[in-house]
Amino acid sequence: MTVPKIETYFDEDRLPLPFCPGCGHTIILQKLNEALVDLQLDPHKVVLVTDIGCSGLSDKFFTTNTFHGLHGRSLTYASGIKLQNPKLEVLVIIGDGGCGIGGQHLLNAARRNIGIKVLVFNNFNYGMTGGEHSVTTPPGMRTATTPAGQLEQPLDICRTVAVNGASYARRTTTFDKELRSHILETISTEGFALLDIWELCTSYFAPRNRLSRKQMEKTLEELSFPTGVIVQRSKPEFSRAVHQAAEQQKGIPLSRPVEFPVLYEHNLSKRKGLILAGDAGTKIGSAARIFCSAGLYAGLHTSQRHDYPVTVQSGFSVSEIVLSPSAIEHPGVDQPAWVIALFPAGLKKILPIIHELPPESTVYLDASLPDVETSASVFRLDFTSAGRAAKRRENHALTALAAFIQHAGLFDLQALEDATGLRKAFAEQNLEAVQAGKTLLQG
Ligand SMILES: Cc1ncc(C[n+]2csc(CCOP(=O)(O)OP(=O)(O)O)c2C)c(N)n1
Ligand code: SF4
Ligand SMILES: [Mg+2]
Repeated sequence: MTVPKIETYFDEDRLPLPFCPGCGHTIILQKLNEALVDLQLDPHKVVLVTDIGCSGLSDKFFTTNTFHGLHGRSLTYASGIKLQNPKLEVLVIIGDGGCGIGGQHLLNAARRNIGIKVLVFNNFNYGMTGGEHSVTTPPGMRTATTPAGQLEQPLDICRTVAVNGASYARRTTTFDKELRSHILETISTEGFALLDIWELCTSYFAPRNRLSRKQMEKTLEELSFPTGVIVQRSKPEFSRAVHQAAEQQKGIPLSRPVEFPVLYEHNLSKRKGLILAGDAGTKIGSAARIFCSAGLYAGLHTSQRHDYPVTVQSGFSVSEIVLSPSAIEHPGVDQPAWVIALFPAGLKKILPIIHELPPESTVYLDASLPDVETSASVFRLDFTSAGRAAKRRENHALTALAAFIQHAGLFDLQALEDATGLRKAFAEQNLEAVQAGKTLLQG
């Protein structure tokens, strides 16, 4: 069977691209798309990791896997993804701001020569936040934070990664007719590869400095920053080397998937989402994990995404769970079929979602929580008192999940009881909590 040619890696439903008219980011993304079309990579095997900034808005326009995180940290996420699975093509989109904030990550990724491919959207300023100076702002140039002209020496990103061990570094501009083939070459490099692309921020940097193509070329010359290949060499790639070393040392690969035998049947005909919301310290995340394991025992595919504020020990704790009879391509829950809200901070966090729920969704609310405005069916269950019977506050979530499994008729509760045995240290208390949920529904 011949595989049909992929004509675009853009998600056409999400276009057009959101950048200001003339912004260099648009040109780079168009050329990246063309390079991907040339390469015909399987979108499932590509991960596009974006940094923060206008450039960081790029990921959602592509049909590949994507990952978006904190400013300056894209290189660490990308390194982690590549280390876990060296077969993935991991691409990073990072601004000059991200290269400054994540400077030491840049050094370490180059030093390791990890096979991630980095496209630097270098517009010499923080576009998204109003055009402040960055580590690449050339001397004398004006930004919101250097109104009289930049006094610092700009970072030479290419030579920095080159001297620290990168396999490949090239400097170019969005005016380069060969941009597409340079992106292609960057992606096709085995080790750490970086393409520093100089471009225009047409809202801030370009008007403030009358930056044009000509002016950009003059700046390159004045700084003695050459364009073209800065380094290109063949060296061992880090993620493969790590896996090989681990196998030699222990005779086992680094990642060993845990097998879950299918012991029970389930009653789910299509993918559905559940949101479990509570407060910090109420073990929402670990209860959700046990629940997902139970789903696996029942032959379902499951995924869990967890969210909590930076404060960790205070505020909300919310798990998004997907249950599906078929493979889960995207782990997010846009519109949950079920919501379980147990504690006030969790409820507050997910109230906007509850307000938008359709009538076919169900909300399970702890008896102590206030009424909610929603078109969904609402069930009041005294989860927390039942959990108290199990003596451990943090087990309320498991109690609630046990009651929910029965109420929704998802699968045999025995699957959840089995899953409590996976963490030996708390197996007994967790089993008690599940059994409290059983009584809750019967009583
Ligand atoms: C740690 C951290 N510091 C500051 C910010 C605020 N912030 C958001 S976008 C941005 C600038 C992004 O500039 P750049 O990386 O060059 O991307 P551009 O917008 O130019 O594409 C900053 C400083 C942040 N999100 N995180
Ligand atoms: S502010 Fe600058 S970097 Fe951001 S989209 Fe507009 S032109 Fe592009
Ligand atoms: Mg920038």
